[in-house]
Amino acid sequence: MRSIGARSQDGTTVAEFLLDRLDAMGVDAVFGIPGGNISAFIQALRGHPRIRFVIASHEGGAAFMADGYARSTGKLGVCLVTAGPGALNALTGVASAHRDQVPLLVVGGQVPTDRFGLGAIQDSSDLGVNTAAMYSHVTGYSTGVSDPGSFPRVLTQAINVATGPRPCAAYLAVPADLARRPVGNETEKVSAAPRRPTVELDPREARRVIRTLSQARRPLIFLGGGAREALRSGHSSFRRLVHTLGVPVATSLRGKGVFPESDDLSLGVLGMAGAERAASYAAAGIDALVVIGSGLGEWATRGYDRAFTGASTYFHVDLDPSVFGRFLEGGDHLHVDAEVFLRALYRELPRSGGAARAVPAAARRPPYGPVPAAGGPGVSPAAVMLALNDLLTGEEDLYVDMGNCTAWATHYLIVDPPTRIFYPCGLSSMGWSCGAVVGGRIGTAERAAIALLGDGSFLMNGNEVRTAAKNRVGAVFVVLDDGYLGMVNHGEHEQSGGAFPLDDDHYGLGPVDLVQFSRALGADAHPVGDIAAFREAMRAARAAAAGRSRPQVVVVKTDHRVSPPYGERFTAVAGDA
Ligand SMILES: Cc1ncc(C[n+]2csc(CCOP(=O)(O)OP(=O)(O)O)c2C)c(N)n1
Ligand SMILES: [Mg+2]
Repeated sequence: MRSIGARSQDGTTVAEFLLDRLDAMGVDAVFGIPGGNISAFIQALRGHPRIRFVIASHEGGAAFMADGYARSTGKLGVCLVTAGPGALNALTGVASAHRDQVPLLVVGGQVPTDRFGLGAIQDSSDLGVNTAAMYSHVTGYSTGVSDPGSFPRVLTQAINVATGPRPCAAYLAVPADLARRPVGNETEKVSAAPRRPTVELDPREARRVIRTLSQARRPLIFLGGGAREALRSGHSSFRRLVHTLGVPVATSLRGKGVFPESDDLSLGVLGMAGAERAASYAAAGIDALVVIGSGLGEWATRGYDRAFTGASTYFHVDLDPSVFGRFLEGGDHLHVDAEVFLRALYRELPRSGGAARAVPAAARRPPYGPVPAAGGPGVSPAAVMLALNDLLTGEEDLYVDMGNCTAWATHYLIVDPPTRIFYPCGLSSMGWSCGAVVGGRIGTAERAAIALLGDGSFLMNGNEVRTAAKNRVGAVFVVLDDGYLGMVNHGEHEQSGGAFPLDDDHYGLGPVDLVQFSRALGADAHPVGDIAAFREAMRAARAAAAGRSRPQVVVVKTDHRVSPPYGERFTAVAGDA
């Protein structure tokens, strides 16, 4: 075996080729867990001058980290896992990124080719547990590498699909013997990222959209996560557009905060657990709707509630044509990039003239409903969100998990850029934030990374606090410790008309000390019993996360009886999520 860190004498190997390609793309972290069948990659990573290998506690956590890294940086997230159990453990995290259109490359190990079908340990070929077949269902590209010469081509295809117009996950299973072999001169035939010629929107089309919005009585622009980049770069132009036309703006969960929620024309989130002012504006009828970058799935449509999107005219703008006609019938389907679409609108916007319309009454309503008080021991999670609002400075990324915290954050947080908020909407997997916040902070160390999650989710994937501690990652975990699998507890209570009590032990998590758990994993832990203590703990945690590069866990005792703001759709969510 050649010495560690040294490059092969016989030309670039498959493992080295992968790292060279990632390096050229600016990817500086790979997340995973080592194993014999990926040792060639691990050895090539050892001592790599620019790419660090972050060893997670569980491959699911590694995939969540790669997801958070990709969301925070806009780069490709990369996950390196061994054959068999390594690839299988990562499956949920990869599916989660895939469903949320996060670009992710998974390189999975595979037993040496001469052992396929011989009962080899972890055989993941089509004669074993066939990981490429499994991954074909949770990625846009999945294959086993069958010869080293084809690796550059296959890798390029996988990256192009993952980072293409509809970002997604991609999986490559690489047999251990092939990973050490030279790729030969095939590399010359492989071009890097494809050019994507911009498809411009016809100016007449742009004028039609503007005319429709300005003539409508009750127009609405609805932004999904697909509008995030377009608004980041063109934030002030978008604000001028909506203020000139006087059009209220609502977002999906994924789009929360891409337009400032404190703006006069913001209605907040229109969707499950969203703002009451958005729901009432929509319920009173929308006559012109422009949807930008949203697939209008279950979260965005409050469980396919037709009342809120009964517009007579609408335009649906997306790069993914599969979303057209999925929920709304008819309308104009504009298959263009959100940024291109908006730029065309800005160009056609009349230069003079103030707001054509006063800010609608709905937009002047308070951003959230009544703030429920705690009845027993523990604080109200709503009050925690309001305190968090006061602490947001614009320098943070929030990673919100699945559970009641999803609704608390969606309903009560007011997010203004440059603060960003991310959710695992598509798969709605518990535990996502535990990895995502670590990967996010590694990718973007200059911003605070804060996970918001329940105690059940923390118990599921909180072992990644150890990964953060080991790698000196100052991520902040805010754990709502209600002692229950709260979302299910409340959902079943509602569904049963109150017959299933909130207080019995059925969904209780048992006595568990999350402060001790966090400290045992290497974090600073901050137990919190009231809102004043929460504010103090958050200040201390943020300072220590930045200054000491240590994970911080703020454990907030919450009252498990306070009902989350899922509204009338709660029972449907609880049934599915
Ligand atoms: C991996 C996974 N398993 C199960 C579920 C179903 N589920 C959704 S929320 C929830 C309870 C979450 O409990 P916790 O993290 O404590 O948050 P809480 O609702 O109590 O605030 C469960 C079991 C899920 N979404 N994902
Ligand atoms: Mg809980």
